[in-house]
Amino acid sequence: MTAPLRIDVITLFPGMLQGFLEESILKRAAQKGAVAFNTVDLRRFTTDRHHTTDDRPFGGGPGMVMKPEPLFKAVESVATPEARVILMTPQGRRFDQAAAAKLARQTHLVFVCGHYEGVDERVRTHLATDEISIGDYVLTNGVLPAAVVIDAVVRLIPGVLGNDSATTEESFAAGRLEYPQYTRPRVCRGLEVPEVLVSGDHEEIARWRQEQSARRTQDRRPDLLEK
Ligand code: 4H7
Repeated sequence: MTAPLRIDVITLFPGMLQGFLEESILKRAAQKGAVAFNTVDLRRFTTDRHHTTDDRPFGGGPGMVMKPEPLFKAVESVATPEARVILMTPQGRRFDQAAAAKLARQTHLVFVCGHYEGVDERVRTHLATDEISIGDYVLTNGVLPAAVVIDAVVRLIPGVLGNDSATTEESFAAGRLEYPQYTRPRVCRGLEVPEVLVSGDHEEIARWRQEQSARRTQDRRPDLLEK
């Protein structure tokens, strides 16, 4: 395997992330050396007695803004020249599978998780190289968005999932919704599995799945077919 993808996460809530990184596939990915995680507690980069990370907005108004200096210092403590510094924000570019694939080809990702009413604009303009949103809704902080992006990216690193046919098929079918799946028993609560799937006719099964996948995409996500 090649060098691990380095992922640093800068946050006021390192504990929120730790549990997530220590579970299941992400943990195994780290053990395998596919990825190296590091969480950075932003408070370590404050200099005042109260470890202040936010302040009142210039110009007045409600809410608090994250101070730039601790964020600059925290990023500078981990960033390498090739690092992508990613600010998780509702104003960012909408995250999707293609964005995940691009990030999976990088060597170093540094996630900056905002909170309060947002971050000082200079963090956006002079620290972040990317701004990403996971969708059109507001969260109290950027930790869960960072976790979502990390999960989507790490599972794409070669060797993390094992290159079984499920991953191959998934990338093959990208841009389409998946076909319905069934497992045993053949009848559950009187509900039967479609006959074709137990027919043993593999050509027929492939055709049925393609058809289902196309119909589902048309009904539920016609926007995917336009892309
Ligand atoms: C940076 C700037 C991401 C981070 C502002 C982050 C949703 C997403 C945050 C904010 C996030 C997403 C602070 C803006 C709290 C809203 C009430 C953290 N929310 N926030 N304000 N969609 N929140 O990816």
